[in-house]
Amino acid sequence: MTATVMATAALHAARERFRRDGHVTLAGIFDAARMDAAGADADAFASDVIAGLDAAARAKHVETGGRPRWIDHPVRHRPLFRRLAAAPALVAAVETLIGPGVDVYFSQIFFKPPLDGSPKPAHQDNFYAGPNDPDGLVTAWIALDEATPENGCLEFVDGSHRGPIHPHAAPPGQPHHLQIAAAILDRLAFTAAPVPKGGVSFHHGGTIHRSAANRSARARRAAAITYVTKTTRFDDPRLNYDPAMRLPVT
Ligand SMILES: O=C(O)CCC(=O)C(=O)O
Repeated sequence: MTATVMATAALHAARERFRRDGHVTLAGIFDAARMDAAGADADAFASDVIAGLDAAARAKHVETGGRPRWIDHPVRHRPLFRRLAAAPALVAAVETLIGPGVDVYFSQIFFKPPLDGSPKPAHQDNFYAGPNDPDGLVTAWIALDEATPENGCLEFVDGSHRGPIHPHAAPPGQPHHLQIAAAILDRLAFTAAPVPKGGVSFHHGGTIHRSAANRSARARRAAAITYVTKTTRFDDPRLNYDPAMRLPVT
């Protein structure tokens, strides 16, 4: 048994918190052995990707410790992550939060090496994706390692999914770092969301979130899998989106 399908009452309580705060964390979705295997596969995937980069791309993407900041599409490219995305415990939680019948829209692995992993600026996933249904998208952020404030866990603005989608702008040379202006963020309070290894932090597409640099001696690896309902389309995406990457899991 490597994943625990939670009791219905616990899932319903999680859905209430998700509706109120725009995010919720569930511990114990996966056991440590499965996370160790996923972490090893993430590292192997990173080595394969780095081997295929030219020098300029390597300088841009690789941090000290020899890991890229992130890699796209582990669910598409790695069978282990495909199985993780379809794990009954994870899919049951996702369907409780956004409704029955879901596809994986996008997936990424985020690496934060010890004392180095860089911050991810504040953003809203729905700005990036531009879904026709603002409630039709949830990101399941799986802690391959324990995530804490010291090693750069996610931080959320509680309830921000009920507010507007703010304008985002990218700093020069960093098109992937579309972010909300400091003048808006200065008015907002962020809550850190630590996640034990094998736990999952779920966030709504409208929830403002970010992560800090890793100031600890411990790595922080996470797999972020974004699920959408079957009727969710991307009418106004700000990032390139290849519909062929959409994968049904139910
Ligand atoms: O893991 C991180 O540092 C950023 C993750 C993120 O922004 C997301 O999953 O939407």
